[in-house]
Amino acid sequence: MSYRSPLLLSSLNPAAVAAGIDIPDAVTIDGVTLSRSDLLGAATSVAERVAQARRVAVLARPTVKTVLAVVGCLIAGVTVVPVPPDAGSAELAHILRDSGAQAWLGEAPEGSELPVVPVRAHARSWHTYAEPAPEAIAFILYTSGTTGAPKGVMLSRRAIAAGLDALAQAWGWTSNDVLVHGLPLFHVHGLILGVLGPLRVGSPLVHTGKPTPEAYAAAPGTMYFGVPTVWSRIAETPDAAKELAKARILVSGSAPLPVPVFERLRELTGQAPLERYGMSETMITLSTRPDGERRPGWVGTPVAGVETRLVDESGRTLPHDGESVGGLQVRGPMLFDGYLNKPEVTAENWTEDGWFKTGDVAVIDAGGFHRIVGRESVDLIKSGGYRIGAGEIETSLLGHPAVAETAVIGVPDADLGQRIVAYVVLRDGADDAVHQQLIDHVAGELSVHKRPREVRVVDALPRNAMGKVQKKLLG
Ligand code: MCA
Ligand code: AMP
Repeated sequence: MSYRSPLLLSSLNPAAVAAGIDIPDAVTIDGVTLSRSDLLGAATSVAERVAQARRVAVLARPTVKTVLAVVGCLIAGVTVVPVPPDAGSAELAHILRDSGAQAWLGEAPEGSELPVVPVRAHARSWHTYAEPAPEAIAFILYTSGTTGAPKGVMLSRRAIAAGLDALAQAWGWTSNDVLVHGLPLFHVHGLILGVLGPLRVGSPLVHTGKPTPEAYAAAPGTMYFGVPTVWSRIAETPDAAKELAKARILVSGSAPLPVPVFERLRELTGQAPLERYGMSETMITLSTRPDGERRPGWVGTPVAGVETRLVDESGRTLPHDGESVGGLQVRGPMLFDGYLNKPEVTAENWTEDGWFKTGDVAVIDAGGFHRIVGRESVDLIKSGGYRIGAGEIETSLLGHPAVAETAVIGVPDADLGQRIVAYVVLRDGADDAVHQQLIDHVAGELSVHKRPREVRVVDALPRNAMGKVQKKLLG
């Protein structure tokens, strides 16, 4: 299989392209198609323009230009900092400052002062570059913690190769597959699995622009990726769901797939979704298998090279008996190299004997099947598959002149999994329009997908004797 190639993007093999062996539809995004030769030629020309840089920011809209920017950097060995295209002022400033990105590659957001290196989709170069070292950091991906601004997860080329190979093996993913998805290109799911996966395995990618049920139904493929919100919308659109019956696998991840959605998809498509679990820090560590059991509510067994264990609050390991609930710890070759500029936070998240503390709470049965029960902290919210920290939203809201105090929680939501709700105590004189103003304030400072869906004005927040907000009493 192609995944043993020494190239990170095995399918973009210059020798195959020079020999005229093309993949005509290597990448299609929102109706624009690049062949393998287009992709290699245009991305190498990006590499030539960016090769002197160390680290660049890419405004990761779902376009072929974003793919060319990312692939160009991977060819040249330049670290990519993918930036959410809807990033607001505070989030953008933080990502640029913390990452030390030297330029924008491709489009720059309005008002940014960094230099811009253009991406030209029609330029071609056939220069060949030596493969960068496996330990080189390919990406710094920003992801939320319980408090503070998002942290930069450093992912090496070696980790990405190991993570993708483990998935290819677990899922029987080969160049005969066609992957379809419409996920954002600034996270592990849409970008690493969803773009680099096809380029490593050599399977064409169809990115639908937006992940609507209609767009998925219209795109013929063998593998479909979605977050649970995407699957639940498909399950509510039977005509679209039925179009997916011919797929080889329907893969769900990034958040818990509700059991009724699992069942409804099975009913409509004739096949049970394949669930897998991972994190930005670890890539995908657990999965069910195409030829194995798929149990609603469970995320399967470790992929190649991964070990897991459950640990209780006193640090004791717990039995794999299907009942004992503990903190999930993982180790394996696809784990990240630490949080950028945060060695102490990195250290806090690892045990002395080398296991990464996921922050998720799980059970493992005697057969090695895992069920994710929840998260250790109520302050990490998963909404639409996005990881969002309550702390970053609270900080943003406290910066609004109308807000005296606030507490942000995730409440169960049939569409989004969790919905962000902000409880606020207002300063005197706030008017009725304040709900929408606060939502827009967070959307404009952080990002649209981090905005509270609801603002609840209260006279006071419930606090304990120490003055700490009792979030469990909200919601
Ligand atoms: C509404 N809009 C606003 C505002 N209100 N814009 C500005 N200010 C406001 N106040 C507009 C937006 O511009 C947008 O418009 C529209 O509302 C919809 O936005 P939204 O409601 O956020 O979208 P949605 O339809 O609810 O999105 C659902 C979704 C999305 C498509 C499922 O949540 C999504 O793409 N999730 C994927 C997350 C993901 O990939 N996570 C992976 C993390 P318009 O639409 O016109 O632009 S990686 C990971 O977790 C690990 C590794 C793993 O396991 O995979
Ligand atoms: P992120 O940093 O966006 O990569 O989010 C990672 C988190 O998403 C994990 O720590 C889990 O809480 C959650 N997650 C990912 N996949 C699943 C899944 N299949 N089931 C339940 N939770 C998941």
